Amino acid sequence: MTTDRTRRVEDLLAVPSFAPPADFREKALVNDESLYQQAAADRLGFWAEQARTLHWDQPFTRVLDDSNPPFYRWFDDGRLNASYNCLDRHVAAGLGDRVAYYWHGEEGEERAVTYGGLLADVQRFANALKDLGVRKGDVVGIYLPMVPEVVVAMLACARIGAVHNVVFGGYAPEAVRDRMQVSGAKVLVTSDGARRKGRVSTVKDNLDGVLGEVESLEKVVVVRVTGSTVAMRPDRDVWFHEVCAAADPVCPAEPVEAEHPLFILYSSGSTGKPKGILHTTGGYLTGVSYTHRLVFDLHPETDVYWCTADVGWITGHSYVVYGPLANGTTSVLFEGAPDYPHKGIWWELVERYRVTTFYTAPTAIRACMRWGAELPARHDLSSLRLLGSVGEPINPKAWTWYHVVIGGERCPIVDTWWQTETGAIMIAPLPGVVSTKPGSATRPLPGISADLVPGDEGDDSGLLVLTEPWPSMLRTLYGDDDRYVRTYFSRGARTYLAGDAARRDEDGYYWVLGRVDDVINVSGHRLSTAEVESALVSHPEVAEAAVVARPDELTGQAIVAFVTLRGGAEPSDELQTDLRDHVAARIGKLARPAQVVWADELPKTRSGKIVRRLLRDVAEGRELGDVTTLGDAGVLDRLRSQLANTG
Ligand code: 6R9
Repeated sequence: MTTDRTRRVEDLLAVPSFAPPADFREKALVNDESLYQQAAADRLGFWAEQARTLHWDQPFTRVLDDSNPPFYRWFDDGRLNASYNCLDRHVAAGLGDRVAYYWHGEEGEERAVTYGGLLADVQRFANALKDLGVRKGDVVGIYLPMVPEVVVAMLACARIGAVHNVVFGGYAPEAVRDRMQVSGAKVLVTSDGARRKGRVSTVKDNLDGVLGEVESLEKVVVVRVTGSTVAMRPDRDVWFHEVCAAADPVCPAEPVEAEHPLFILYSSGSTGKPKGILHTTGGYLTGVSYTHRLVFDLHPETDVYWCTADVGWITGHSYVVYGPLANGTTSVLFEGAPDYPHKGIWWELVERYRVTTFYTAPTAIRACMRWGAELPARHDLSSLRLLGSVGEPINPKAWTWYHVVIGGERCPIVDTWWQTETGAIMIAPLPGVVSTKPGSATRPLPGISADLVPGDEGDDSGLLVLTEPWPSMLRTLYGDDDRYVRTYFSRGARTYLAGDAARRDEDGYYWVLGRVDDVINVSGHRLSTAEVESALVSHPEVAEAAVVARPDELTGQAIVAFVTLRGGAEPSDELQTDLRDHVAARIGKLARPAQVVWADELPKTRSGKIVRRLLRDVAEGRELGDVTTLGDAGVLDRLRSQLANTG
């Protein structure tokens, strides 16, 4: 059967487009063009209608204030609370016993967290945060593995108007320190330890070495996850379960202004300094609940939805936490990795929880392809009715494999293009309406206006821009309005530059090609070349480093580091390993270079700028582009022979 399927994948690769299956279309929330037409005819009226699906403590009367572009304000005379919208509203409607999350631990533990249960936990922790001195507008860091407490912590912040700043659990302690410092975090919520593929690592103890440098930090709350022993500092550290037990169980949600900050999430940009992307309450919640409902054709009474992203990324914020909860969804929350305890665990869980809607990243699909179609074939995947993809362009081969082997050719695939900055999905098919083409995110959603502007490539591609503000857009880069304007609006205050190149075909479908800046996308995770370079040069033996990406079959892109050593240091295999580990320790494992190339010199312009474009040519073994700006053209030949030696 699996060879049949493999053959089927090959056959379908020739099919240019897939219409929504008839029975899917029949039951879909939207199955015609009317929503597109409505939004085109009255964009602001359309957004107001979406916003009114939320509960407002004080209804808004103004939809958009665009008097000071690109600083846009949405629904700004309204008041609401995100945690109320995610929890209380559903409990008040009699849905307190509905499961919000089927949590599944690495070793097979299970916890069904209901809306009522989550509301109780969130109220206690919200009061605990208040007891610790957290007030509206204060920043609370969250550095936790995929356990239900990460959701509790986020919503508890939202409940009292505190601003959360979640750091992905795979980042290194120094990255946590930096993000706490720049955001001025008052409290950090973390865990004793974390489990990863059967191994337990300490978390809190690792942080202790660096947290002393965060002056603003007053308290550290420790969630007991692994039971590891932890050295608690009596003046600073408290246990999550103890402060919750001591807290008042009732904490009414505090209505905040629509433009009150909900969270900051740091993301990589073109420079080494991560960008603190700021999202606010009313617009963000409008964007994520609208897109989650319509892109995933949500039927909350019957669907079981699973987004595999970690909560530490924007996909986790928008499509594990806020979107699904705002819509009263039942989700799966999985602690572990896709290959532990075995490489079929995802499909085992799809069968176990009767998952209907599955949302993951191309890199994971490619890994599953490599592991073979026999693993999913061992499980009953007939509950699935819709599949999603996010994080990077999906190659047609992986798309078709996903369609045949996982979706059984019944499930539409929604390829969703968006960014940390956009807050919510921007370009994706409405699955009951839009025919899909493997590799294209298709059309902008109703309410979203996209376009292409000329870039420097001189071919038929252009730079992807969004030409009208939208409710879930970032409001600024935390503490750096200038950088916000410079980074995203260099072509005018109404033209949001996404930083991606794209093509548009004769049907108006967008084909996103990838980043045009110095951002690398490894397994759907954004890293900046400058960030990795500065980690490399912080190693005592390194004089200079230049980092580029090369295509990788599994991870999309892989990091290649060109390194020149200080006088006296000698290249060796040990040093290569040491450098890769050094980067992993400074930033996190995801940033570990796939390859280190020793270089006597780096190619530079006469003014001394490293020419990364040429290094990419070298890394990919391509013909060299224009070398006329180089100070010394011989550098490249020497690099090539060095690359051949380290290949
Ligand atoms: C949601 C998320 C954003 C960058 C974005 C683009 C790439 C994301 C994509 C995609 C092609 C898709 N990207 N989804 N490229 N097709 N469906 O991933 O946010 O981590 O901020 O990354 O990811 O390059 O600019 P973020």
